[in-house]
Formats: sequence, structure tokens, C-alpha cells
Amino acid sequence: MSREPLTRPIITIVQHIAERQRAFPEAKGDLTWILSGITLATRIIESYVRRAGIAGVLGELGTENIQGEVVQKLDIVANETILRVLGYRDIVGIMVSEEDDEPTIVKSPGSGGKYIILFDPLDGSSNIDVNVTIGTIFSVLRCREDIDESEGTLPHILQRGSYQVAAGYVVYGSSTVLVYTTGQGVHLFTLDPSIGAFTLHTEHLQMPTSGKTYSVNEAYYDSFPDPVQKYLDWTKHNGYGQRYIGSLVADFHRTLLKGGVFLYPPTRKNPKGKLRLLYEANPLAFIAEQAGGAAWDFNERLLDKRADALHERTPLLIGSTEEVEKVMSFHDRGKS
Ligand code: P6P
Repeated sequence: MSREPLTRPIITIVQHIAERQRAFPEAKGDLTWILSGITLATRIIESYVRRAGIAGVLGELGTENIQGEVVQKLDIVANETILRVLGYRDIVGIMVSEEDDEPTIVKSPGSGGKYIILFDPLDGSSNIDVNVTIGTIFSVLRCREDIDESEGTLPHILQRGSYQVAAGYVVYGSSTVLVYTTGQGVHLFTLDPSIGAFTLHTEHLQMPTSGKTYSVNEAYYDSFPDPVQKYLDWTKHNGYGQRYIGSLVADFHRTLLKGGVFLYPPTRKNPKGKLRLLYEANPLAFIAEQAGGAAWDFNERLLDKRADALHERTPLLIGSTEEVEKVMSFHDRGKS
């Protein structure tokens, strides 16, 4: 006589991807291999994040990165970890990191390097020393087949966000959670420390279509464009609450689960926005849309945006469709 299983089935990411790839016979397990590398790298990073003070990797390195930001020791630990772990996956061709001025060419597209991994190894790292949630963000592109070797690697990298084949993030919070998409919905995994594996928690996660929470650093109010100022004034009389952690992955993860809207508009200090297009905004926009949300740069759909430079910055408006539309309605009024 069959009986109900005593234990809940443990579904790891590799198993989850493999099961989905069965529906696509032409897929050769490439994404499984890449995502298994990302899960290994982020489990190593997580072990350092959880014991940073003990492992002596807290604090600043005393240098600045290409972004002109103070480099934290954990930034380098995370960056080295991802480069090492993914650099040995033979289908990886190019790696682009927020921490590195130039791309790392692991294997040229012409000699079998099929994929490009773009990542922010540790987003929000200025919050590490005060124990605020931080995260790793990644995006996966396929090298283009219509480009001659003589054109170099940049045309492979500067593809629109709509060409991503996978994207996700790991948020190192009260628990360690990995969220990913390969274009077949958004799936959420929680790291089970007792077995050292990310195990499936939620499949086909849907972002609420609305939510009365807006997330923005209002210290820059005076330098925001007029339509953004009008929207923020409007929220004060329409029952909205404000939440801002100052760590993009954490602010986005809350928006994904609870609904609402996150804004990083242009400012005087960052007239093109502060967040990076290729390895912060694009992966989160892919996830947002796959979960039924929306992502714009205040002018166009983010996944349609052309990147002209490796570390290009962009304004970011991302979240529940109704909330993004509400912000954009103030822009449209401004145009009429
Ligand atoms: P501000 C962290 O430094 C970061 O890159 C994102 O994680 C975060 O959303 C943003 O900057 C915060 O910027 O200007 O509000 O401190």
C-alpha cells in the first residue's frame, strides 16, 4: 500500500533546470552547467559573508574600482570566487564584472566560448560592515554568431537585455535566497545550510500587480526630474509607505515579493542614473517582466535599451505594473 512520503522532496537548482531543459531537446545542459557554477560560487561567497568579521575580510581594501567606489575586501573575495569557479566551465567565453575595468576572456567565442556571464559580485557592499542585506546579481548572454572575430568581444557583450538567456540574484539576508529565470518564469530557492544546497521554495513566482510601497532615496529629491518630484508629492497624499534599504538586491527582492515600485532616477550627481545597465538593471528587469512586473529607464522599456559601454549606468524604474505605470503617467503629463 503506497503512503504519503514522510519528507518534502528536495529539488535543487540543477535538478530544476534539468527538468525544464527536457522540454527543449536542443538545450545541451549548458545553462544547467552555468547555473550550477553560480550556485557553487554564491555558496562560497555566502560562507565568507556570514563570517566576514571572523575571516578578516571586513572593511575597505583601500582602493577604488572603475566606478570610483571604495572597494570592500568582500567585493574582491566575491569577484575572485566567481571568476575562479565559472572560469573553469568550458562553455564560458567572456566574464564581465563590476569590479574589473575590462572583460575577462576565458575562451574566445570562435574557440568554443559560447556564453557571457555578467555580474555584480557583491551589490550593496558598503552595507557589509553594518550587517545590512547584500547580494550577487548575474546575467547570462549567448555569444553572437553573426560577428567576425576581428570585431572583438564588445559587440558580443553590448547586447540588449531582451537577449539574456538567464538572469538572477542571490540575496544574503536573514536566509540566503537565490532567484533565477531562463525565460520560463521566475523561481525561488532557499539555501539549506544543513545540506549546503539551494532547494526549491517557489515556482513561477508572480509579482503583485500593485503595492503601496515606493522605494527611493528621497535625499536626492531636489535633483530629481520634475515628473518624479510630482509623483513623490502625490504618494504623500495617497496612502503610500516608503521603504529604502540602500541595497538594490534587497529593495528589489522586497518589491518582487510584496509589490510596489523601486526608483533610481537621474540626479545631478548621476545624470545617467547610478545603477549599471548590463549587470544590475538588465538581470533584474528580466526577472521583473518574467514575474509579471515592468522595468523602464523612465523613457523606454529597459530590456530594449542599447548599451554603448561596458559599465554604462542607467536610471531604473522597476516593480509592479500598475505602480510603474503610475510613475510613467507623471512623465506623460509632463509631455502633454
Ligand atoms: P544611494 C549600493 O551602493 C548601490 O549600488 C545599490 O545597491 C543601491 O540600490 C544604491 O547603490 C544606493 O545608492 O545613492 O541611495 O546610496
